[in-house]
Amino acid sequence: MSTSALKDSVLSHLKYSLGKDPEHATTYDWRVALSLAARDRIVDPWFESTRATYRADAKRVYYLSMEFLIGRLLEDALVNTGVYDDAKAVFDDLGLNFGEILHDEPDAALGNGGLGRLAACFLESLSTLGIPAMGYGIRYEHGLFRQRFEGGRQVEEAEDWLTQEHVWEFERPEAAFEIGFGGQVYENGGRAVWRPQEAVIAQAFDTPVVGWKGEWANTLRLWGALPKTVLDLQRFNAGDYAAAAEPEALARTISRVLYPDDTTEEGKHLRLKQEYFFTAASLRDLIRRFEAEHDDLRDLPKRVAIQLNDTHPAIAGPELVRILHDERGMEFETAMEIARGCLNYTNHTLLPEALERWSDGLMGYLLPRHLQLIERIDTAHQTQHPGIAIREHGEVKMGELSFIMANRVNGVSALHSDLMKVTVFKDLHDMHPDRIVNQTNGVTPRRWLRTCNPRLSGLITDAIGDGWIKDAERLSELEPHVNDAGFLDRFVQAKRENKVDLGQWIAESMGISVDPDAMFDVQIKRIHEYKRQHLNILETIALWQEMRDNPNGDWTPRVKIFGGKAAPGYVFAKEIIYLINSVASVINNDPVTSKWLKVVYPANYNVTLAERLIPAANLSEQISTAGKEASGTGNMKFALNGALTIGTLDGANVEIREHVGADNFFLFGMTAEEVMERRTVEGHAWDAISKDPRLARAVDALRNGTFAGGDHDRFRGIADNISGPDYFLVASDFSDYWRASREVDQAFRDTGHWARMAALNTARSGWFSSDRTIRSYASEIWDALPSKPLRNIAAE
Ligand code: 26V
Repeated sequence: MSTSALKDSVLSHLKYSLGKDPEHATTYDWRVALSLAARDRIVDPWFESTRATYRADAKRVYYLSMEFLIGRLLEDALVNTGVYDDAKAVFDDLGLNFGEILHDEPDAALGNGGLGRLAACFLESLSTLGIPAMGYGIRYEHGLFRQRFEGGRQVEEAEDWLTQEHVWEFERPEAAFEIGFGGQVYENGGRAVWRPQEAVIAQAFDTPVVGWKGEWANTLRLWGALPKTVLDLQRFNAGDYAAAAEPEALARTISRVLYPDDTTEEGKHLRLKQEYFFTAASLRDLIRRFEAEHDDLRDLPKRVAIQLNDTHPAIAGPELVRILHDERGMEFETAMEIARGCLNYTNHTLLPEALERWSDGLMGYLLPRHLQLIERIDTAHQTQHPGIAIREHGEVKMGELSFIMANRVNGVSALHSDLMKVTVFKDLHDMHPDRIVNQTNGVTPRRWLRTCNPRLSGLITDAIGDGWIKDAERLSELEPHVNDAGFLDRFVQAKRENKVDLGQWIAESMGISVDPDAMFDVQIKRIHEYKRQHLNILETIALWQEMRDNPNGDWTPRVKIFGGKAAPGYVFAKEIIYLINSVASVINNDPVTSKWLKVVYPANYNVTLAERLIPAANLSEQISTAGKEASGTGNMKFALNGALTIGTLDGANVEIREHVGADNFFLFGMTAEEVMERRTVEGHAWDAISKDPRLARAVDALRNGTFAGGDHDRFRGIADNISGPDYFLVASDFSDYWRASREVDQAFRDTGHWARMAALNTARSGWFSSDRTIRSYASEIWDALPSKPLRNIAAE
């Protein structure tokens, strides 16, 4: 496609789809016109992908996920379809600011963090690999809350991405299912019949997901909840207007808002409704598609692989059994076998508080037939494998239910999968030793290198060609170049320019000036005690204190950058945010240290901000308590973009270190085993503090009001925790973290050596592509083959 054809298409959409004259078009209008022009180019490969799948009668993969953290779509679509440069030329020609147009798009935050972003990377890889697949989720009206800081404290505001038209989606009024809740179960001729008390309509909205070079496109199908009857006319006519609109309001709450808590399961009625709503709609949809081409449901496992992204869609097990047994009259055992043949379950956390359990009471109230079937599934399993129950203390354990209903169960890093086998799923693993498999996470190199870091990706392509974009392991071809001074200079230059850009953004948006030659040290992720942002800020305090003690010292300049949201109800995490902001305002205004140390915490961390920060990072903070971070995926994005990691042996850090080499990774801290042992030492925190005067002084600063305008109580909670129970072992890991951080300082001063290490991180991180992960799921779990690439629209 030529630039002029693209221009015609944009202008035509501006005129005929938006009804705007170029003279009066706003940034929004131009952005929508460009998006529609880009979308047009995806539709043909999308249709062809579907046709090819039908023709080949190929096995389909269904990825059921409560969250898809897709972020902005325009830039990715332009890059993947090969028209980015043309689009830029069109807008340059029109005299419009292309960057501004791209940044006008709202960031679709239909997820909390790692789990949701992983789902988005997987969809892109499934399309790039040409595997027939569909993502199923919820079309939340409000994604993850927007974060503001008020006096340093987090304030949440509703997110409203859907107030603007979502240009990428196609509404599908014909793809709609009635989803029931509550009511009773009757017996009719020996068969159970569930008569729900209330029902809503699940209606599909489709977004095409295009892969690299536009060769293949899959669908993200999100369900919106609609009322069965829009208006209760009788009530309306009787003058009761509020009551008349009630059914609509009730139905719509189901897809109204994403739950923002990713650690504690609060047993919310509405959350269980959301889970059943999207799971049931998705199953009905895929069965309908199956039956359009096949007539024997016993063949379902040959044609369909369903991946449950955590336990949120775990009700899929009982629901599938209910459909096959109750509605289609299959034997219970056969129904079980078929369901198990289709279903697979991914576990994303071992934190006990995040493992879903639903009370029998709530389950029986909302899904009475499912509770009966869960009992039966439990009994059947216990008959074959005595000794383990999926129900306990009046609750259904959704992890255990998912495990016994799954063909394969996987963890998301080698360490995590190993830990699953000896902790939460020990008994089940002993009974089913072949069921747990590991699938180490990955990230898409299209978004997380090619698109977000054009300078570095341009340099890479100049050196080794662009094959790495589709085959990231070819980044290893960079290895010989790390000994070439010219290449390393350009590598350093690209990083520096990214830092200058970020510095400008920080200056403009926060009024803080940072030195682009300082080390940019970044920790971005949800705020959790186990991720230990408080360890990082404590080390910052200790460093600041030493700088003040020794103002003539030769310090390595650092900019400590934080980003992340806390769940609204997570009090401790919110105190950590308050502490970081309070420390920032003291340190950033200290004339003695300000040439060496800055603390920057931009509000509202999201996918777009990650795309800005990661390319500019020198150091990646991956400092969770060993054994707690299932994998991490940010850690992979940093390594790919040439940042060095300071990290513990946790999650995928272990594998990153193996790949990039121990010399190119700053390791510190206890291992998962040592962590368990250390916890049994009485007074471990106190012991650690008494042995490290630096730590003692930093903790003291939390208690003496240094960062609280003299208020001794403000951060007492954090101080007491670190010196008391300290479950996450901040105190015990502090000294080693300090040591590693000073090693980082030293290493950073040797700019040539640092550049080499950074370039080696890029060259050796290709394995962490989500293409590798998806290939592995396809062969080890789904038994699904990539279909042949159809056409390369980028070359046309
Ligand atoms: C749990 C809950 C429970 C209560 C309601 C809302 C909610 C939402 C999400 C979750 C799951 C949190 C688990 C999670 O995000 N795990 C992360 O998964 C990443 C992808 O595998 C992995 O890289 C991170 O290490 C892991 O923390």
